Amino acid sequence: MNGGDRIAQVLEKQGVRFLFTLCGGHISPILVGAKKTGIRVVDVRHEVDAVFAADAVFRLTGVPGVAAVTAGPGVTNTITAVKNAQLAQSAVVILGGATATLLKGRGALQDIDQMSLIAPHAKWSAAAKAVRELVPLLEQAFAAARSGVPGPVFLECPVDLLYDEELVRTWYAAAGKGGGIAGAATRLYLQRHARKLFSGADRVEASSPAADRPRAPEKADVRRAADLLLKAKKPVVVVGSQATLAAAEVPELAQAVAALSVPVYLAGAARGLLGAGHTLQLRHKRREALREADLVVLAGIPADFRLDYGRHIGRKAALIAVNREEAALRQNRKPELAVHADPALFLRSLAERVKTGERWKDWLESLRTRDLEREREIARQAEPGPELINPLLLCREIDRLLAADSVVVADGGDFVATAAYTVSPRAPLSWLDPGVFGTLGVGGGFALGARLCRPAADVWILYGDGSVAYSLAEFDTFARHGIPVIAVVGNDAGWTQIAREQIEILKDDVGVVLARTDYHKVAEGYGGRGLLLTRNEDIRAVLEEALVIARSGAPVLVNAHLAKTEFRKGSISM
Ligand SMILES: Cc1ncc(C[n+]2csc(CCOP(=O)(O)OP(=O)(O)O)c2C)c(N)n1
Ligand SMILES: [Mg+2]
Repeated sequence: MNGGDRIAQVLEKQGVRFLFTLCGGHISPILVGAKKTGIRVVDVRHEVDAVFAADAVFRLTGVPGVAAVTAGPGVTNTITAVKNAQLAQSAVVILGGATATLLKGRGALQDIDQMSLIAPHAKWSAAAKAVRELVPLLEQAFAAARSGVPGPVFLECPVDLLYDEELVRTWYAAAGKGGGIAGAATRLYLQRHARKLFSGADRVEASSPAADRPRAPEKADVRRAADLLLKAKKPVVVVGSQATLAAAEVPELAQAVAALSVPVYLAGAARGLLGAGHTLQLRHKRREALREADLVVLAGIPADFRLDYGRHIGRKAALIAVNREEAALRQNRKPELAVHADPALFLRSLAERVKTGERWKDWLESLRTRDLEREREIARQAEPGPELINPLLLCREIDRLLAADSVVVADGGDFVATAAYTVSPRAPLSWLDPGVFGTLGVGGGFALGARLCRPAADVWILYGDGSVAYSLAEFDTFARHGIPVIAVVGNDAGWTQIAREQIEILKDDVGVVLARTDYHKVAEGYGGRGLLLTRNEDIRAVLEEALVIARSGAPVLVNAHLAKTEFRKGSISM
């Protein structure tokens, strides 16, 4: 058994089903070892997408996603996705290749200080120095990634720990061929080094991980929260991504939120928690609702830019902040009650403790009326115009075609923000967006991970024409690996979210203009199918055709030429 096989054993014990990679000589034994144990090895076209895919796997399953990347540029190419996973609190395990232990710092190919590069962005990182360390270090890596506030972890695996001992010893023998006393001394040193590398390796076996329980709330905190809630006349709950970290227990969370009967906004990964169209769920005018509320519960979302640094919440309102991360509890605004615990467990305990019934019926009614007004306003703007595609109409048609288990991946600016208002995920854990890092380019990797986890579901990627080019090459991966996603590109020939403000304020469109590029033809070049959509009256037929293609097993890209719209005017996030 070589080091690659030992790593594969740990992956298997940890319940890993997919290994995302882009090959390199430094990591070959990991890929071969994984394949031997029945793990599906999926080779992508950019390392960043391997990590995005792994991130999606964690979000949808609760099992850390895994990527293996080669030394040097393989590792540096992952950084954006590693940082994205850190900020999204997503558990990703990255196995990084590295030069041989003996050659470190001696000018070997692709040998850089990977540890200091990755450490600021990872929750945990380590470099293995002997084969016997691979199993325990990798088990530590998984535990660190999953526990508490999840995050990305990195294990550096030098190449001489991965191949068979016999082969590595021949490398060392070849390196120590000099004559005389110096030659003999070198040989002795090398033999000793090799012995140290391999000694004790067989004594460690991979074991199954202990179930890790997230931190539960203190009883006193739940009691206090219940008191505050029962006193409130206008409560609002905001559920954020952190609440869905325990993917397997999301149905219990959904039940608890429904049982609480408090008007609720669902953000990030929590979108879709209550299905589409639940009476408690509000989708629009969150700022107004928070300003009017007398009690706000932030469950798994800090008072950051999304809530205007807490300023969206009325000054007199009581705030209950619940978060696995202690620092997030008091960010920008001091709460009445700070609960350092898993937000899902908190909401479940709270729902068990209080029976609220219909006490906030009128309040909910007033919020719903405003919500419906906004819906009607959007519907009015979704009228087909005389030319090109109305993005609102397109998004509403996509929404109409979503199945109960469809997954939506959001990767872009204005077009995707429009979709966020008009496309309703039908179930928990069926909406993937980058999270607070606001990273363009997550689409291909996220969709890859999502479709592998949900092989029977339609997986939609909603792209801007700017964002699509970051991961369009993954159409090659989709085609080779039989991953039939449906990508819809809102093609407005520009980086519109940026263009809007830049042109208005600075009166210059430098750097923000794109061409109406034939992205559908690019998808075809990579082995997928492509459809062009330019007329409003064709939206339904073209989307339905795309669905038929995807359901027959081929990835497909719809290049939708958008008309100009004022829908997003004035919205900017900084
Ligand atoms: C990696 C990365 N680079 C740049 C940005 C800045 N940015 C935010 S939105 C946006 C425009 C996106 O354009 P497109 O995908 O075409 O969507 P549109 O706004 O045109 O609908 C840009 C460049 C970013 N968020 N992430
Ligand atoms: Mg665009």
